[in-house]
Amino acid sequence: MVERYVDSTPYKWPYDGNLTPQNTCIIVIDMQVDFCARGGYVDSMGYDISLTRAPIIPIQNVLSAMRGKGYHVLHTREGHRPDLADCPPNKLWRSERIGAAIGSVGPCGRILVRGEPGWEIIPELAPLDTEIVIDKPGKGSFVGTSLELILRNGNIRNIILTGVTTDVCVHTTMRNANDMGYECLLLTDCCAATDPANHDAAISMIQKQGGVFGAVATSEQLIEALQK
Ligand code: C5J
Repeated sequence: MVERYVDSTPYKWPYDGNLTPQNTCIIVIDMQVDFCARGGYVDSMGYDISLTRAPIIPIQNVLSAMRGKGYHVLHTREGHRPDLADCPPNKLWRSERIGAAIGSVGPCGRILVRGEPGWEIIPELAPLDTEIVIDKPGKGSFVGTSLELILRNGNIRNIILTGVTTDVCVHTTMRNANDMGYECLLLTDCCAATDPANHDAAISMIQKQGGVFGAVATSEQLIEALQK
């Protein structure tokens, strides 16, 4: 095996240098209109969408590099059935409290409902026809989805995480994946939170205990490693 490492922290990733297009995927998490566009869920809650839009160009750069070398590319979308049967009552209640009720009609259609304009992935990061899109009802990408089966069937063991939000859906997915034995790398400039302090804290947490959930790097550090 030819060893390949990303110059990440707190260790060079992956831990054993086994980084190939066959065993590695990127997951682009929830880069949807509801999280990144005017009139969507995040905007309706009063958060600044310039924060959640900031990773668009870095993710485009990484996708271009990874697609060109044949790496696996997956996307996720957070959303619920139109009848909201898969939306826990406490999640619904909390969204009502903050003025962005899941299932209510907003400028981008029904908030966080599958099939609505707000649930679509933003055009800047539209998946290719050949790429897998995982629909998830929760924050993590494994619960209520076939992601684990897809990764196991594809012999994928390294996961590169991007998308929004760093402290919620990206972190939950990374923590779950790490516990399942996947080797995870989060790209700092390819993620964002609704609060920059939470983004920074989420990145800091990963680096504790020698890399408790994996490692972190920038998009440039990853792209450089792919070119070696
Ligand atoms: C949130 C997500 N923050 N995609 N969802 O509710 O992180």
